[in-house]
Amino acid sequence: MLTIGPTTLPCFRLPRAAASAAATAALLTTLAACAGDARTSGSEQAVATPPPARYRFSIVNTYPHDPEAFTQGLIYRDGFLYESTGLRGASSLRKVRLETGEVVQRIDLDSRYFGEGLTDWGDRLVQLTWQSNLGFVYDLASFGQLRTFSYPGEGWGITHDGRRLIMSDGTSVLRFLDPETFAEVGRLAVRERGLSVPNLNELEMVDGELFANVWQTDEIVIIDPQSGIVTARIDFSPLRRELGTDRVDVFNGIAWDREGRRLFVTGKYWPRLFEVEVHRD
Ligand SMILES: [Ca+2]
Repeated sequence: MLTIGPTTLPCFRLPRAAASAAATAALLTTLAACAGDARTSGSEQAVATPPPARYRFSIVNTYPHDPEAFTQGLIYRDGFLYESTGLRGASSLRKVRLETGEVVQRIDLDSRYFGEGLTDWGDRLVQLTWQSNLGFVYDLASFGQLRTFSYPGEGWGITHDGRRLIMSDGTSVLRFLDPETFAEVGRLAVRERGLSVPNLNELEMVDGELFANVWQTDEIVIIDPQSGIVTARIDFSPLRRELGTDRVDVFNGIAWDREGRRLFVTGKYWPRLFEVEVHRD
């Protein structure tokens, strides 16, 4: 008896001779299973996608940034930046005046916690921690803590698409969370030319595209949030020439001013924050 099925047939290898009806049915079952893999798992896909575009950028404005801030999460909201900083004993939540870099509101996390990604949801702020499996929810105006929530694994970056929170954990797989219950509602495997893209870090949803810092690089990848495919890369290493110091850590921090259509980037311990324009030609 011919036995061809999802458990015995790798997704990338089709039977040479699927002559019988049984074999055809088995093939269809296999293809359906493979399609499911593509949506939900981090498994490598043999079908390579086109290489990502290479976009350039230019600096529109340069602003001061606290060189003591180990930037983990960054957003722009109603005229201010909100920033989450990391390291145990130095983790904080901050409201920052863009033009001066002045911290106008701040709370420090207990020294047990290493602050990570930050996003807003309505009149709340949501902050991850690195290895404590714990997220904090704050009132946007007062920074009063409203609740906590837990998640398995590490917390790195977080943003939202208007429906769901989108979270990174250092791997190539992003998680979607319900913004009210924080239950996981889906996953997205991020791939570039058929290969997984690990170390996805700070996130920002920009006009329907998902921007992600790749940890320990000066690059941002632009991800199609439906397919998980990296459609473009931007190399921000030229920004290092503008910093005036080598006492900096990695490039990290992306914020989008939706109303003003301004994109801001910075890094950990970077003394500058940049408004940049991306050129897609
Ligand atoms: Ca961000």
